[in-house]
Amino acid sequence: MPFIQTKLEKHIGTITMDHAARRNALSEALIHEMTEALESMNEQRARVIVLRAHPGAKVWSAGHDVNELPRPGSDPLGYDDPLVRILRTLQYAAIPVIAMIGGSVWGGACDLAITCDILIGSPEAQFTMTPAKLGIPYNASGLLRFMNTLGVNSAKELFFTAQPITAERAHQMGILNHLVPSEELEAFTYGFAEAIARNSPLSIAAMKESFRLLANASPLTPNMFERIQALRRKVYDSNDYGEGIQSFLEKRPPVFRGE
Ligand code: LCV
Repeated sequence: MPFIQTKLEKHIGTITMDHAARRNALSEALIHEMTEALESMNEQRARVIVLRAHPGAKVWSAGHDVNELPRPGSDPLGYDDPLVRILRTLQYAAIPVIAMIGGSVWGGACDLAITCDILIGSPEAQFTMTPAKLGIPYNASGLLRFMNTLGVNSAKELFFTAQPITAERAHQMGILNHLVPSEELEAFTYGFAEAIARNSPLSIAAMKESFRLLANASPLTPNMFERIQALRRKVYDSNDYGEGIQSFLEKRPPVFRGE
């Protein structure tokens, strides 16, 4: 696997994102390998998984591979998008996943991180939620995840400002479970993983799935869902969405006209 490295020792699996040249951008290829790694560890009866970037990475993940975003007129985060698929795989996995974060996290990678069950970061961890910078209407399941994790107002701050959130602020907001010195990050994370691996996998699997069901128990009527989709379609049909993508590819600031 060129983009993912894996290791399994004493029921503790490690999935390492290892595509430095693209700052671990969540391309379809990298996500395919990550999905295979999750499935393999489940078959090998791992009890907990650590998801991390390659050692020394300043960027944990640069988020969705922007080159793979559809052009205006198609939903950029639809149900079958690779990023959306891996987020579901993580949520449905019976094994708890710990995100070990020692670098910057961008866009959809923030969603990947908070979809993990526990987040442990060093002071180098930083979270930037980018859809508004790219003219993208984030999807309902993602917005709900951020609301459940951070609370509505903090989630709005992340999405509306598209500004970096420091590790300390992320810890205050409830994004990070623990903020530890860089030199202790690995030992602390694996000590945490060992504590989970000693517990009943059946009990943990049942509680993880129960947490997922309860977290998504918000009553969303078909009419509410259709309204959200109509709001999103107006955005991903807009010139602003095309401008957001084009400006990224041309490495220049976007100029949004609100149309
Ligand atoms: C493709 C990339 C990427 C990338 N895709 O290195 O959440 S949503 O809705 O917004 C969702 C749609 C989403 O997740 O969108 C993506 C949001 N991500 C970002 O906006 C982060 C974009 N990347 C950056 O700002 C920088 O790359 C960071 C700050 C992450 C790292 O900067 P650094 O100077 O270390 P480069 O920018 O030079 O990137 C190295 C190579 O990785 C590519 C980038 O185009 C460059 O490729 P080339 O060497 O071919 O020029 N790359 C980085 N991020 N998300 N490709």
